[in-house]
Amino acid sequence: GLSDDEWSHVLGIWAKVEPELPVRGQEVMIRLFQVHPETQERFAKFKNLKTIDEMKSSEELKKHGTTVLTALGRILKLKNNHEPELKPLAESHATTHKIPVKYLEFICEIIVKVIAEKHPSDFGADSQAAMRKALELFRNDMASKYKEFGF
Ligand code: 89R
Repeated sequence: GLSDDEWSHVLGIWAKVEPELPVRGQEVMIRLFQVHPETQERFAKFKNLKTIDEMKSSEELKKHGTTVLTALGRILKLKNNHEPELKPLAESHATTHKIPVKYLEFICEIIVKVIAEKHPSDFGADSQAAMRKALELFRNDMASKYKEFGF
């Protein structure tokens, strides 16, 4: 797990991101689809969005970005005790959506980049390292749950 100090870095930057979750969620999803188009194919409801303008005008995409970042925030706030929150998420992503762990890595990397661009002065090297560690813990625990669900 992470130290108290690392968690305070993670939750400190997350508190800055939280008031703007819908717009950050939208940016994360659009960036994800641009950099890793194969991830867009996994969304029946988004795979028909062709241009960045179409993506930007989709209220549905903004709503989903908000859902994703809200769920991630809840997990981060549970610190090293995120297991109960992870289980249903691992089940849906392994069993129903069939999302490879590699894709989780893609989105986590984009989340770090988007936060770094928007909050350069609040997201220094220590905070970034702590956030990467928290997201790695999340992915590792998702990966072991995936195995339990046979994915
Ligand atoms: C959260 C990553 C990812 C991450 C959610 C997260 C409830 C594809 C997180 C559910 C939540 C919450 C939901 C809704 C959800 O048709 O409505 O468990 N995701 C739904 O179903 C990723 C990645 C991909 C991906 C999908 C698809 C749906 C869905 C498809 C159904 C959409 C629908 C990796 C890029 C936050 C914990 C391709 C992560 F942390 F990794 F960022 N999802 N999801 N998701 Fe999620």
